[in-house]
Amino acid sequence: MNKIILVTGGSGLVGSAIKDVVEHEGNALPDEKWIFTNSKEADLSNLQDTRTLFEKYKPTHVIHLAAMVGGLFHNMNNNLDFLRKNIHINDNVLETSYQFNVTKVVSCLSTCIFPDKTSYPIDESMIHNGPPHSSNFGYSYAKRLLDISNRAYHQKYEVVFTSVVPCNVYGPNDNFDLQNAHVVPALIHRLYQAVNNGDKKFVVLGSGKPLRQFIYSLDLAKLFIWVLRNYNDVEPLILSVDEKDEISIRQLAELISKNFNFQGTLVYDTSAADGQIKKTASNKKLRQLLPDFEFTNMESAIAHTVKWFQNNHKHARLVN
Ligand code: NAP
Ligand code: GFB
Repeated sequence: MNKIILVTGGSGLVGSAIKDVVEHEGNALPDEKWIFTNSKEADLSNLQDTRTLFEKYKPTHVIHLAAMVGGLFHNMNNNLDFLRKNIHINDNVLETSYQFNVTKVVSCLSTCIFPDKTSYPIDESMIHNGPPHSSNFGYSYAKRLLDISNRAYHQKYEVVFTSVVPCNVYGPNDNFDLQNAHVVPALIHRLYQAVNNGDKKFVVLGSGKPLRQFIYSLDLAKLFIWVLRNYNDVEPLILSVDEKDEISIRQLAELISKNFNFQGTLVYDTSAADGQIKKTASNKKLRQLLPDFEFTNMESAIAHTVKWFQNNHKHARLVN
């Protein structure tokens, strides 16, 4: 049977990486038709728009990426919007997928939604074991409800609605907005400006002490495609680099600064929030399923992303 795979959020960081891997590396199978959508085509927080999109494409499979997404500071200032917008989008996409007899939906959670007070490494069984960090509780509860919804749909209709849980993602075509972006694109954009301005000092927000695992978007894209084709368990699957690849924000800032050959001094603004001090995730379940998967070396992936921004900054996405 031919598959029609609808990728919601297809114009974003993760969606465009999947599009790259599928279209530019010839990874689409003969029976697969891939469709990548964005909010201009359909506002998925609106049920009628969602139904119209599904009527147009009649998908058999959905990779559901569309969401209100942002970095620490965007979340801290907009928890209510992150909660409501994402609840509406997620409920519309799952209910419409069921109504249109979609065979499988793979949605997207995040390692930042796990309990703030927890043991480490976190694993898939721990999502609901306590409140998330206060900085992004709105986004976190909306994402946790996605997992709850998947279980409810599976219980009632035995549909394959599942989810993956990426760690922090970075790569080409990210959101580089200075206020709302995640740390990697924000540091790239700000260091690009600092070098152009000949600044002698560069301010990294926070203490630089928090630890993060970062996955390159093109690696995540390959894992997403594998999950769509092979993973049929309603339980979420963490898609993260190894625990040993966790780095501090300071190490990240130094790595990006080296890529710009920035000659000035990095200073740390400890009056700015650090957010979660760590969210170390185990990728044991993934490794058991895909023991031979190789993640791109972070130095080369960061170098590629910096180069992409230098070549594309004029039309890089700045989502306010
Ligand atoms: P992104 O670059 O901000 O892209 C968001 C995508 O969602 C865009 O295609 C956007 O369309 C679409 N979208 C937003 N609101 C919409 C609406 N109301 N209706 C229809 N489409 C809408 O985000 P991303 O980083 O690719 O994130 C993709 C998924 O990965 C999200 O579910 C996110 O929660 C998850 N995730 C991201 C990270 C990370 O570090 N980036 C980490 C873990 C999980 P427009 O382009 O038209 O605005
Ligand atoms: O990617 P990020 O914004 O979000 O990283 P989280 C925030 C960390 O980077 C904090 C430091 O420790 C910040 O102090 N940082 C340093 C900066 N300079 C900057 C900068 O210029 N911009 C930003 N944004 N941070 C998010 C969640 O947490 O993780 C989201 O809030 C989402 O919901 C995302 O899930 C994956 O990693 O802290």
